[in-house]
Amino acid sequence: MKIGITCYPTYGGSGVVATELGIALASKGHDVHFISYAFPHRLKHFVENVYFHEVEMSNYPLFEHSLYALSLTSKMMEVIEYEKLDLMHVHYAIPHATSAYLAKQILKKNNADIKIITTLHGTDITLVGLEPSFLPLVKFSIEESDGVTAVSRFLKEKTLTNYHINKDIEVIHNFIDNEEFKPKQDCQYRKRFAPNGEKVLIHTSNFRPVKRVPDTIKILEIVKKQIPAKLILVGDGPDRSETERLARELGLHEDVYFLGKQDSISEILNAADIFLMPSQSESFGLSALEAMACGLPVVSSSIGGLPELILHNETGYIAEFADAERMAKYTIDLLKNERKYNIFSKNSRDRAVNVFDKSLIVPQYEAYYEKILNS
Ligand code: GMT
Repeated sequence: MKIGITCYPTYGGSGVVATELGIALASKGHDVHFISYAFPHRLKHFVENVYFHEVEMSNYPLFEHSLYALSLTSKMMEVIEYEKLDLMHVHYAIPHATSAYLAKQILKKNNADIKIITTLHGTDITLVGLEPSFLPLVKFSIEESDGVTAVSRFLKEKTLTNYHINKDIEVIHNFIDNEEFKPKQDCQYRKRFAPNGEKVLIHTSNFRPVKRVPDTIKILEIVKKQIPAKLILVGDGPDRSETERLARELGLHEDVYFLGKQDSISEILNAADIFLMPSQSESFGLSALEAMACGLPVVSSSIGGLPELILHNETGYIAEFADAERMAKYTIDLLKNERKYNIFSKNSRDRAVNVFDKSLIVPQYEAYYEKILNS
């Protein structure tokens, strides 16, 4: 198959899923053409059958604001036509599904036909897409896609109810490469983060308000009253300053490592004991899956698609959103009980391998492509 993939190329779950999917499809012999405004950061080296087409953005002075959606449409038209793509798979509805729709309509005049598949990832549906100015456009673009997938049952239901859409939406969960993300004994960084044998909590995200990163500091404060502990925070974004301020205010700045954006996430996860995900909105929770694959139990909020990933009292614990005290209590419970911790750790790894391994999920996308191409 000749597949076009459009995604946000920088940090963020939707870009990671799209890029890993493209790489996996290419390794199975498909031609994959990434169309994006920058080189996807997970595409670290040359991969056979993978091509990259950069969306050029015009900086003509008359345009005070970037015409990204239109530049993307033009690039999609060019690649669809010249590379003779069978389908365009766009990740994150705004504005990718709309650009793909436009490209398809315009190309119809040249008798070129293309199937459009849109994958819904999260805030395109639960937050940004609900803004009154966007809602009708998002609804239309989803309805006009030839196929639509959502990364959790939660997100599918939200799409159908919030947008009053009557359409088949296929649920295809996020996936993980369990060879890259796996437990490693004697992690070389462990001593660096916990020089005196402290327990280590970790959180990775883009520090947007929906992630509630300051809650991780509140959790650490409570945990530290009973157990010597450190907290690693990986990533950057709007809430970083506020989180650093809170850590200083609570006298925890020596116990929190702000690493900023990092690449070798698997290495860093292996330096920790428990992954924290106190999100206010989370359609699946890819970063929690990465942690589980490394054998880390996850303590999270009960929001969105998280219960489809984290099994309460088996692979971790789920608490009411914003209840940092309860999340801290669960964390302490796990850290104090070695036998229970080891069972949860094994359960987490097993779930990542048996349910969310890329060898199980990528074929679901391939089967869905076939279905849409034959429809
Ligand atoms: O929806 C977003 O906030 C953007 C997106 C991203 O690019 O980070 O994240 C979403 O997609 C991930 C991959 O499918 C999911 O694992 C995340 O749960 C989801 N984030 C939210 O729903 C907040």
